[in-house]
Amino acid sequence: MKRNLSVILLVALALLVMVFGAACLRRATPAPSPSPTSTPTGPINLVKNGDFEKELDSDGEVWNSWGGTGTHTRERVTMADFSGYCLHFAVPSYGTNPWDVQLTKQKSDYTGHIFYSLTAGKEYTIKFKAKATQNSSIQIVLQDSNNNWKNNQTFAITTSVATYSLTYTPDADYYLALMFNFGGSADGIEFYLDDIELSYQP
Ligand SMILES: [Ca+2]
Repeated sequence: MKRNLSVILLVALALLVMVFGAACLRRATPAPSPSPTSTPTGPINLVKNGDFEKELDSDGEVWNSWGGTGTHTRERVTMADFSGYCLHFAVPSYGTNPWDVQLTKQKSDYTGHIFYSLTAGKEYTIKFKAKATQNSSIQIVLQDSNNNWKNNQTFAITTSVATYSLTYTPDADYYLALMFNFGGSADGIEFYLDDIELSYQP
């Protein structure tokens, strides 16, 4: 009887060692290293649907325009030299001043412009692709809610697609709208735009 008890104790001890050993082994297995967090390395573009791959009215924002004379043509089309869809924009008569015809992002209910939060001292890049049916120009303006211009530049646009860009470093924190001014263009000119960016390096 005593011997049987010893055998049982020995077996129990052996089992305990096996279980404990297995647990230790499991614990010793190196934990999988955490998967790398997706830290964005490229520039962050603040302009939603600047590539026109969605409907003009999407993400709670709409590409809108006004000014000049006649009905505005604002439509997504596909065209060689552009990636996917681009914006076809035309106004029968463009007025005189650059700001007479403007295109910008507004809230979907048209209650106001989309203002981008820009940080003082940070460099922002505005970039877009464009061409026109005749040589013309597009003025880019960054303006606040009181229509104060903080930055502007006019680009000569040709009949060939090209990428245009400018950089801007705000001297203070601002909420700014990105305006495309077409006023003063010759009657009948049609514009094509794509890949609109207002971006910064995180
Ligand atoms: Ca596109």
